[in-house]
Amino acid sequence: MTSSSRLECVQGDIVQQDDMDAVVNAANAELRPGGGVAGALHRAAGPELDRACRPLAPIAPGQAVVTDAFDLPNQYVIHCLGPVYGVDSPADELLAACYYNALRLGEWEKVDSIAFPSISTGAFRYPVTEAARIALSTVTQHLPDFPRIKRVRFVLFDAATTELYQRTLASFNEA
Ligand code: AR6
Repeated sequence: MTSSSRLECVQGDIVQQDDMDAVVNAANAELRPGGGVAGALHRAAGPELDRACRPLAPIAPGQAVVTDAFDLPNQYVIHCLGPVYGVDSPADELLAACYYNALRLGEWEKVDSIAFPSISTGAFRYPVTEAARIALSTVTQHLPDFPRIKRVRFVLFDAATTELYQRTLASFNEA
């Protein structure tokens, strides 16, 4: 099975990925609810998620930790801290580390499927064209190392970001 046959980019909401074993949180260092993806996941998971996160915090940029998903329709939440663009450096390596470490944790937990949001491209202001290239190249490059993970889905919130991710993925497949 090739990396590209295991990878898709769709428009949607990260809290509604009923058919995925794990969802990834674009977390803050303290693993608190916050806004964006983190706020949505904590609201949908319920207060137990916040309680489960506390002993694991703080985390560093590029790091990933895993908890149960509580009231979400998934088994696990993998929390990643992306780089704040212009503050944490090297930003590209830290962003790539998020995706790599999330896949590594997923493989360790024996998950079959993982859904990612576009880490760092909201409140953390990472330019989305560059972030999409890093996200998709990291996952494409490393999926062969993680054979248990059969499906990876990027869940993008708006149509423009979805098209950008789809175009970026297609450009890799043409190369
Ligand atoms: N489903 C999918 N994508 C979403 C959703 C959703 N429900 N909500 C937002 N996005 P962000 P970051 C998109 O800000 O940049 C939080 O306050 C959004 O449009 O969630 O890593 C945390 O507490 C954007 O494209 O994550 C942290 O402090 C992308 O997801 C901080 O933001 C990421 O946006 C993390 O910032």
